[in-house]
Amino acid sequence: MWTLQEVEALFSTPFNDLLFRAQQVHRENFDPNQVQMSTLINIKTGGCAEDCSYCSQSAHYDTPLDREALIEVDKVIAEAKKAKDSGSTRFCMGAAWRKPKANDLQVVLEMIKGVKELGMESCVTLGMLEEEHVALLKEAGLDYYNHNVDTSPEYYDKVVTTRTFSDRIATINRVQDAGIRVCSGGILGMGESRRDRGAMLMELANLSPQPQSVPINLLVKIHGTPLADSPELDIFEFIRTIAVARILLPASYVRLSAGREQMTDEAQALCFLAGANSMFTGEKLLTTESQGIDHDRELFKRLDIQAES
Ligand code: SAM
Ligand code: DTB
Ligand code: SF4
Repeated sequence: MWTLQEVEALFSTPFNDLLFRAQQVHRENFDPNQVQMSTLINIKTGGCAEDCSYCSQSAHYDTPLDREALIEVDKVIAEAKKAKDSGSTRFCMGAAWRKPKANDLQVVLEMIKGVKELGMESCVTLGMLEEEHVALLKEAGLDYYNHNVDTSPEYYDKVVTTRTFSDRIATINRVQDAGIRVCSGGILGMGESRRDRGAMLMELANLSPQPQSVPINLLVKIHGTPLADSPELDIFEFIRTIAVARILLPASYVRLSAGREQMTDEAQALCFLAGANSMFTGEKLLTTESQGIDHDRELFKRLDIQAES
């Protein structure tokens, strides 16, 4: 079990020492020149009942986004095929729900089965789950469930008020108990302190088992949301957080997630050096633009990075 004091000491390590240590841990557990690629699709857009202050899809804020109903299974499978052809090994389907309704979940189960038939790993993120939901997802062959803790327990109610940090952990525990792998991480740059960043990583590291996949997002500022004008996070603090995540979660895939669009190639290269070994490819994340596959390929070529197959 990690203590907050230990985690804070890691954050205070001189930058070069921290990156060196993270790279050592990385090499003990992974091929340092391989990065896994996942592709996202938003299967249901906007109108969400939750009030997450960062999100373009919350019904509580007036954001530049049109609502869309649950999309068709065939469309999802066609996009998954495209992603596979571009080198992606996992297809992640996101829905702007507080929790899934029974009839909607049936459609999502078909999507999961279709993605599996393509030989890709499947991941969904559908909000809070009850036991009956996780049982159905497991039966359909779901590989990963994404449910981010997003920030520290202490900062959580500054960002979301319609649910609690413990609600998040309860869903994660249900997913783990059903034998589905967990993808859980958070967002940086929401005005949180370094202590919050450390406490968030400590919570993830002290889960048993540790989440197999840990997305670290840099806030994408969405016009109309309460966090639209958040102060810029120093990119070196972001990279430091990736390094601490690598040390605390040695065998987990640490994913460089939202925010790459705003990062330089050099910053992304330092994230890989700090231990990030997964990312989202494709033209879009859920509702915002991504860097695009051509740029990603060029970056991999310049850094001699191979896409994990
Ligand atoms: N409704 C589900 C939920 O909240 O778990 C699934 C979809 S939600 C959009 C998935 C994750 O995307 C959030 O937990 C958050 O970490 C991330 N996210 C959403 N908006 C973001 C933004 N503007 N910048 C960075 N990450 C964001
Ligand atoms: C995660 O941690 N980040 C992804 C995925 N899991 C679902 C979503 C990022 C969303 C960024 C803002 C948007 O495109 O709406
Ligand atoms: Fe809804 Fe998820 Fe966005 Fe929160 S992050 S408003 S739960 S879609």
